Amino acid sequence: MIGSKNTIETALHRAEEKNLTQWEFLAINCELNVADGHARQTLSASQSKIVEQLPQLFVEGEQRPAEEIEWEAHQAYFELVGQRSYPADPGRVLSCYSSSVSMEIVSRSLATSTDSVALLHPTFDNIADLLRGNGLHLVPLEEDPLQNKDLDPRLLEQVGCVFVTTPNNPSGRVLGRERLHRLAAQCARHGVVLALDTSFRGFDRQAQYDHYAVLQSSGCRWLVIEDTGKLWPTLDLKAGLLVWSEHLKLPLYEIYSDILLGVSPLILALIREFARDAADGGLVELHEFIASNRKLVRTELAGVPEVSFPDLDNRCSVERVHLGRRSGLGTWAELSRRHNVYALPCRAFHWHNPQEGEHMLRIALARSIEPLGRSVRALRDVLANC
Ligand code: EGV
Repeated sequence: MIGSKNTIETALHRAEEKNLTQWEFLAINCELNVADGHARQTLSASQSKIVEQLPQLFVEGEQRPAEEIEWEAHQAYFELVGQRSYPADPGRVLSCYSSSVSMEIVSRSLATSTDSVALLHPTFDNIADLLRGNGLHLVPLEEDPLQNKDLDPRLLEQVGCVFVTTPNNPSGRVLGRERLHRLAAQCARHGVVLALDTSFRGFDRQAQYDHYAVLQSSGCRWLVIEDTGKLWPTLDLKAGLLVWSEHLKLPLYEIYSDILLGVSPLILALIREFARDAADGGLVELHEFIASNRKLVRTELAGVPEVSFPDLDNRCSVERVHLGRRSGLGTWAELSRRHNVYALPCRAFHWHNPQEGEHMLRIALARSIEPLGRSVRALRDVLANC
């Protein structure tokens, strides 16, 4: 009944429900921040050398044509993550300040030609929010069916776009080559745009097969959002790369021009240098670092009653912890109040059904070992007492 005490309380609760980024704001100035998925570990020795060269990179940015530096940055990044067939012709990779800026451009563009989008569920909530913010209706695509079978043709009749995050945030689930191939073929048959967000692909070799070769041979209309922002501790100096197919027939370029002229050549030169360093052994080192931090989290929490790890194959820089009957919000509150440790409650990842995320927290792994260890031991302490 409208107006009953219960409904009002639920409405108030909903109105106050934070999105994931608002939870991350609460952590941002804290020493023990294991909330956001940005890279905050200390620089490696060779990365520090690049940072020491910042004045030279600035001069390079002043002196050389911006498009040359941009092209080199794209080349270095796509090569690093196995995307040999990316379209290198002018204008086909749009550099943005962040992948969320790319996402806003995509959302606004889609809204000119469709009113609904099928979106992976769960996934980072700002994807859903940006699509909805542009008036698009969302149909949830659950992870298991997406991995295991073709999409329902009736779904493909209803939507103008299928949007998939791969590897997914927070689960790390990857859309394999064969599944991508079949999905792209289905999208081609139904005239549906296939959109991928590959922001976390740098962490997982299984997400580094040549996606552009698969997409281009499928004949579907596609776009991909890449992100340099999750891999390296560059203080959020990063770019989102918005890549699009021929015959896409969406006003991406026009809407891009509404929002920006381009990303700073200093940032693009920095990305180029970090990508080359990663290709030269840094990426292998990073994978080992994340794997060892994941092991630390699982080991420290092993044996705590009812605690489990739902994403056993995840290689990305985030790890979900299932808390059994405990609530994510309650655990978050105890952890922050008693230990000043800030994790990320998972309700909002489930943009269609927040209840499903009720009993999980996400821990960021791209952190130095010492603060990560302290954070997880504090979590163990909280869990042992509730
Ligand atoms: C993660 C936050 C927004 C996002 C964090 C993220 N950015 N809201 N524009 O970068 O997993 O913590 O992706």
